[in-house]
Amino acid sequence: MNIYFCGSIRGGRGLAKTYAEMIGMLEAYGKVLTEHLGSDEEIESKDRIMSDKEIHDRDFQWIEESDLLVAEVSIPSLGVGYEIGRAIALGKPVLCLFRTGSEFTVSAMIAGSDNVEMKYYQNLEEVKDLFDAFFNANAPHRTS
Ligand code: 6K6
Repeated sequence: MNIYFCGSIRGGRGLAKTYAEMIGMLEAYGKVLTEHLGSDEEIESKDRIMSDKEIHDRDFQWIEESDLLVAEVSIPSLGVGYEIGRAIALGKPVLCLFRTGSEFTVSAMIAGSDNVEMKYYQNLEEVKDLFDAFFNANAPHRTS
């Protein structure tokens, strides 16, 4: 089970700790291809050695290799929106999570999509239940 997790990078890193916690939780369901998203240090060091094209092409390939995509969408990010659109076009199940009380509002192009499971959460306890429901519906026979 390959999981592609999306979270804002250049859109803003205010929820980096939340991303790291979600990635840790997702590792119970499969392999998270984008585990670096929770680490500011890793992103800053890699951003310096990888070109934008290299990042784009590698992430695009990872989306193709993933079984499903989980996106934290509380911070608006062009990259995250683009990745969600690519996953939808490839027919992958997509779960989007938005933290209630966020200073932003989620785009209608995400919240209004029939191909996105849009969920709202207040804390990580709720996220655990949302992950269980999403993986039971989309990967009921997982082995890891
Ligand atoms: C490489 C390794 C660690 O950090 C890097 C360098 N930067 C990026 N690496 C991987 N994915 C990236 C990088 N920059 C953006 N992305 C992808 O776009 C991620 O998968 C995020 O979900 C999304 C963030 O987009 P922006 O527009 O907020 O940057």
